[in-house]
Amino acid sequence: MLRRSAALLAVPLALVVPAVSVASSNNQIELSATPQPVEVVPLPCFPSGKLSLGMTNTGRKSTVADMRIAADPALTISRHQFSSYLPVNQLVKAPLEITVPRGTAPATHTVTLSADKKQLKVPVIVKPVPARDNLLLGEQAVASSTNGNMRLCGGVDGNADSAQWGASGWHDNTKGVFPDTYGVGFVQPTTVGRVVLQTLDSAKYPAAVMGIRDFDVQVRTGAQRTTVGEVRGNETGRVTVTFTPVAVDAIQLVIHDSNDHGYSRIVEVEAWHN
Ligand SMILES: [Ca+2]
Repeated sequence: MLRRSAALLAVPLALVVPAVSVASSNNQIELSATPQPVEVVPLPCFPSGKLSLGMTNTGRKSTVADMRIAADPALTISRHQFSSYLPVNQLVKAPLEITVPRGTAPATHTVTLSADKKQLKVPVIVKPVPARDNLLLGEQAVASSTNGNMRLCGGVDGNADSAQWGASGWHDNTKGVFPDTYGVGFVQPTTVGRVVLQTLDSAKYPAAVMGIRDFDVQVRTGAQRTTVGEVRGNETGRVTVTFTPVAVDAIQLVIHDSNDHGYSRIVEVEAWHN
């Protein structure tokens, strides 16, 4: 009977001790961000402005922490808070995307991370828009639909490597239903005379099995849509379509079928003056 009472008394004591440790461990959170500085290009689909935020609990007890994220007015950030349970000595990460509108002047700005009494200022360099021969690179992609596992911008992010399809490709979200469309709207009339499609074509997923089979190249000038090229029965990864150069407001692929009759898979689509 006496032994049982002693055991019951020990329980509240055991609870009190860790509570004190948790409170003090909140000052033991280390903030991190990579890369530093992070670079942003003022184009809607250019691959830039990706930051990996991190919190590490260097205390002795697990805890919960809230990181607040603030940015200079020139920057748009994808989240303003990152909250997480933090086991001891484990880096917990979350992605942050930083974008700037087209026309933003080159400058260095700041994203400020804070948690408890810690603060980390991350420099963000707004770069000038790079010289581009590929007229679609980084421009705003427009699609009939986008599968939830893919990124709308994946087809115009400058990466045409089928091996990196998962991270840098696009496909629609209407399996077995065609047509699908994918293209770019230009901010000013742009002369285009050649379009290159890189459809999925890897060792595991060859174009003849998974790639786009039938598609049209369609341009828009004002409200007028014109088909300037047609491809049928394609089984190769990289397809070039040339036509008389024309000034257009927008360009898109109208995809009528893929070799598996499932999705329209684009690794990259490029366009050139001629
Ligand atoms: Ca790509």
